[in-house]
Amino acid sequence: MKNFDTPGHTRGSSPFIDDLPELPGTLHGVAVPSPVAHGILRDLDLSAALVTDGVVRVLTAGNVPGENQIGGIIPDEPLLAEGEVHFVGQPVALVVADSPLAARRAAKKVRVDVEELPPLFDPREAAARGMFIAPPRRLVLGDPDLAWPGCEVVVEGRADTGGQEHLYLEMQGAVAVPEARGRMVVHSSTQAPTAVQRAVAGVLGWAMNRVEVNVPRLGGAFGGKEDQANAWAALAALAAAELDRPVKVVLQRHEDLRMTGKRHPYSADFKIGLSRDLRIQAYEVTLYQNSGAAADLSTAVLERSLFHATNSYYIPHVRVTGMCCRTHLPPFTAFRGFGGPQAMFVMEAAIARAAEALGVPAWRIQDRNLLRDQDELPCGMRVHQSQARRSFDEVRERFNFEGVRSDIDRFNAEHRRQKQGLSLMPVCFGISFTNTMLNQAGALVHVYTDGSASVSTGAVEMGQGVNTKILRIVARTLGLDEGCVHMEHTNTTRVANTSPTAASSGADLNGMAALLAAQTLRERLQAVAGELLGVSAASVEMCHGQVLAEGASRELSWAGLVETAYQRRINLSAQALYATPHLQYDKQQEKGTPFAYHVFGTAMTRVTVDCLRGTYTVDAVQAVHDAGRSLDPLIDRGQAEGGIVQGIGWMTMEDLVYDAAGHLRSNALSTYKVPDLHAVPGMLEVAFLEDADNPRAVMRSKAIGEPPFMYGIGTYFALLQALQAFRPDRPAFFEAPMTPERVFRFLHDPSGTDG
Ligand code: LUZ
Ligand code: MOS
Repeated sequence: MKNFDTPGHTRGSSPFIDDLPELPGTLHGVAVPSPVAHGILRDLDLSAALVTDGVVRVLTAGNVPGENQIGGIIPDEPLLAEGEVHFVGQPVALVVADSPLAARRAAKKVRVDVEELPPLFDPREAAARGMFIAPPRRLVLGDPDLAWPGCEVVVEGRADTGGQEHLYLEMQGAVAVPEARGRMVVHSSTQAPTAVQRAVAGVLGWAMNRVEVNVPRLGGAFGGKEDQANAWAALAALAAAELDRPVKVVLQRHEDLRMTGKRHPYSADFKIGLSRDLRIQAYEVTLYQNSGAAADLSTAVLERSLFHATNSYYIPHVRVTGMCCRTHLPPFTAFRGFGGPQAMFVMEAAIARAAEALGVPAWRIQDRNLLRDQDELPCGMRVHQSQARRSFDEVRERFNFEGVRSDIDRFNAEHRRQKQGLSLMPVCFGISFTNTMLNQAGALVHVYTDGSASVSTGAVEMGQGVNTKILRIVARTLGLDEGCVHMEHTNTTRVANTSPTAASSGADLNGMAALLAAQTLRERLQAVAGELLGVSAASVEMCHGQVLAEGASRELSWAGLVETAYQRRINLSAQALYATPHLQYDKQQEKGTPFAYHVFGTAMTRVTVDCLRGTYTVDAVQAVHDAGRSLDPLIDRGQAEGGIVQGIGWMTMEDLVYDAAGHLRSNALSTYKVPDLHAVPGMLEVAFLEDADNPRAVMRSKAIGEPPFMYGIGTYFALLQALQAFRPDRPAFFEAPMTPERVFRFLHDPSGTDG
């Protein structure tokens, strides 16, 4: 089954926020950005902007009727700056005009008078000054201090990863439409319709029941619209309420790049100790998260980092400390993997450092320490049905690891200027929101009198195919052909109190809610059919729109059954809530069961470096991945391939550059490089584990969105190996992204890298 959105997307006919037909009288809002990273907001001179052609109004913090606050977890983020500014690009005012062009012209004429204060961009410096978003957190398993003396080797090091721009194809945006009786309908490009509803209601000072949020589909999100869609929707609604006209706020690429948050950069210190037989005995890591100027989702991101600090390995003695460090950069936010990749990179760096010290290949250490069933993780959870061993062994066998290794040894011996490298990257990723409360979803299924069905859930379709999966689940449950089921837009009046479509759990949670609602309808209809046919309800089945009783076809169609049920005044609508069972976490003890299950897999990566130029190619990424019983292998393959390429981008070429004043210099696609078709590995293969199972998610499937992203980390370590084949005299460095510039410095700079 193909993703049913594909025909519309490929023909360009799927409407996104900016394509919605404009209502008469629609106005356009453009935010005025703070020109400096930190300072006291002295004055806003709006006079020139106000007399610009087409300008209707300029709104500032003083115009906010409700709370000038959009912080979701911690209320530390004003919608419009008030008193102080905290990052370059922070919205200080909203210009509203009759065209986007007029609004942008006028926005440039707003004079923002700021008394500058010294800005801070480095998370370690912020930590040294105690600039934390929230108190530091620590997870402990065993006691590393008791374990160090017994280790054969103990090594330490530092590892850094950069941020990452989401680069969703569709920019952030929203249209707010005021309705009669004090209602507001907001069409938003958001992963979190309820978060938008709450933010809009809060800013307007209204009850949530007067705000309807509608989400047709998103042109990508990757976490960038989990929290950061709120501001633009709230700004549109603020202006729409003030002026009683529809108001559209849609960012341009340049604005989106500069003003919105990205993946958190992390800096980390690690210490790892191993015994002679290569077992990791102890691991200690301190994570400095660069949170940016406001909390946004940073505390949740840090929590996921803590939970993934040991990746796919069992380590008996662990101490993980994490800090959300406040700096003067745009608040960093959710991005595929959500803190997991940052922590897992450090773990792999520690293994690479240990391998170097012991003179063994890293994969031998990985191999020795893979998670087994019942192993305890630092968060206290025990691993269930680990596929770490299986995926690690299968990837080596299926893709001829030993053969490739000797090929590479030969290649490196024969080539002076080109060197190749090979890595294995096991991944273990926990599925569930770490915030237990969020692991719930609602669904509403209607069957109409002609027998067709419509499904609403809290899931947001952003290209990942969640609606195609849910459609399939409902069609199977009702015994209908897929063409008889329609997926509705996500809307807060149909399904309320939605969790964001995030944490890879969109299909797990909403699919299960839809399944429960469809089961309720099926049971009601089975009862009617049983009566009609004089058989027990339990013996009634429905398949391809036909009704079967005791295994045999009857003269009763699904549509006929529905018609009869309607005549008998049976409820043909069902609502359901799914809440993942058995989750709990105690933040005081830092122990619990935060995840429903884990996704496992291993990727093998082969690269070639041109050691004269510092350039490189990723020749092959081949993975064995655990998708459970995939709901849709084609969609899951797409997610895995996309995730891998995005992960490679993060690890190699995507380099966020800020100048000393906190301006983003890599603020266009000419200076911020993302993987294009040429950067995709020459060979990209994802094999799913056969006969994989998962009793803990809908139809025994597994979540797919985020885990494959982390296979990209393998590219860094394959590159490192190739570099050290050229410069065996130089120790490994752990500073991603591994841009060609960094490669070149490692190979040729007399003083080594800057890391
Ligand atoms: N969002 C969130 C997420 O609020 N909590 C999570 O645990 C999470 N994990 C991954 C991606 N988004
Ligand atoms: Mo996400 S990083 O699952 O919004």
